[in-house]
Amino acid sequence: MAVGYVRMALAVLLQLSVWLPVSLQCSVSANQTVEVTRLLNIMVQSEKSSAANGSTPNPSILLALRLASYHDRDTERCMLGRLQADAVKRVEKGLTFSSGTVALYCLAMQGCCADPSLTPAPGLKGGKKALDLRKLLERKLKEEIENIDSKHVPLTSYYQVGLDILALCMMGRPVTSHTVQRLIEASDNGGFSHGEIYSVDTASVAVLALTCVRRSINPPNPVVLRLKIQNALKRLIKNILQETTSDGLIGNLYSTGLAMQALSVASTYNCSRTFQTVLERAGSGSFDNPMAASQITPSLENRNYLGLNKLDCKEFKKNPADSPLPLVPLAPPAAQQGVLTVHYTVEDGLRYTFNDLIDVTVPTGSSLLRVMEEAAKISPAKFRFTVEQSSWGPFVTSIQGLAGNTEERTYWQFLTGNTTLDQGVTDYKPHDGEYIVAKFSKY
Ligand code: B12
Repeated sequence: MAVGYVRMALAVLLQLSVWLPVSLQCSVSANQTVEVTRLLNIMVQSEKSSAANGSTPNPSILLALRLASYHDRDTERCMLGRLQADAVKRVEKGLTFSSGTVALYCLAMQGCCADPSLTPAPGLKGGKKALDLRKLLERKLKEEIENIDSKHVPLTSYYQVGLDILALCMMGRPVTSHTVQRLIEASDNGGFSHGEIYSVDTASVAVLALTCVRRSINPPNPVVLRLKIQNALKRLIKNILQETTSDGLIGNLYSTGLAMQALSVASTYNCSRTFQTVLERAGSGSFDNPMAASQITPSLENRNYLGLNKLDCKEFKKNPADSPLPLVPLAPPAAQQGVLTVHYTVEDGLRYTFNDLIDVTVPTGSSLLRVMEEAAKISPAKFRFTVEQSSWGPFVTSIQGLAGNTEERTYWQFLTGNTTLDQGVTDYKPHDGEYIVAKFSKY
């Protein structure tokens, strides 16, 4: 009899574990909390130094800090001010401000309970006192959709279109069914893939965006659209789950954070293996790039971007701060001894105009960037290159004078042997005897 009860209880528990949302199943144990806290410290430090040297603030970091359970409110408040000032500067001076960047700025501001449509703009032309970032985002998204309508690709990427829809929806703005339809079509017709690689990151942002839109459509309003979104979400979740690896990662290490957010809002999923692997890799420094930290920490704290406008505003404005962020000393990189040799090739993989190999010897622990710099020193004609700064670090824009181009969808892809690298050139540390290829490719 007792055995029967136990079996029944176990069966109920099993059923529940299939349907309980991810937040009830996953947690970071007490001794792993220090790892999450270390990542929060990395982000805070990077923002402090970016403020000190006048670089642009990173909205993804502010988003992550706002969603965390510990806070450095001075840094958060300072970041909000810097973001607002930077938005005004970009608009005033006509600087680059891609749709997805505007979306991230809007999301971060909302996380700080600041209305993006009333961004303080003391020096704005025409005597205006505020910049309406929400309107700007609506215009940017319209341009993305017009480009899809005419050229079948967005101006930037579907990742950014997803962010745009998410940010507008989170501000309570209606998103047209045409726009939603375009995102769904792209997800069904290979628009979320870069080359042969399915972008779990893009799919995950789309899930967050579509979930927000679906929640905002109240019956008896467009039932057809609701159903279309619901079905698209099912397909997206299936695609994301299909990318799960044996060690619990979803896509690769760096898409796993966003994927966990997507699965937590739209599905059920056993995440303990994923948590274990991510925390192990975090412990060995894989998320020390502040941008990588910003995309993983919300999931490690069972939070997601849809929870942004439920944050406590009184708490944000209060001084001094509650739940202050414990300081975790950040260890300097370990000193390395010795040298290693990397076989480095640069090739035009589209028109096959060149294919050049060089062996480069660098100190152990060097980044791929260092290898490229050495190669360029030895043979500038073949190995010279240019980079552009981005939120993830330097993005390689050209090698041997051949430059990637957004309109033609070309870029420099980096591989180890035949495998695409999952990090950029500053974060990736090649090992002795490794074959690294920089290949001019399409996405
Ligand atoms: C779209 C995209 C691309 C596009 C960018 C062009 C475009 N038209 O948008 C393409 C296909 C060219 C690309 C290339 C690469 N990417 Co990419 N990319 C993305 C994606 C899906 C969205 C980026 C975005 O739009 N963000 C929103 C906007 C508003 O923010 P942003 O900062 O302005 O975005 C710019 C930068 O992110 C930059 N960028 C894109 N990818 C990368 C990668 C690195 C290392 C750097 C420094 C910059 C950079 O391009 C964006 C548009 O201008 C992200 C996913 C993610 N989780 O962030 C991956 C992502 C950033 N990419 C990644 C990687 C690894 C690469 C490559 C190194 C792959 C490779 N082996 O060649 C290359 C970069 C090589 C180089 N030349 O330096 C990783 C980075 C992980 C890490 N720890 O560094 C991510 C997180 C995907 C993943 N899960 O693996 N990418």
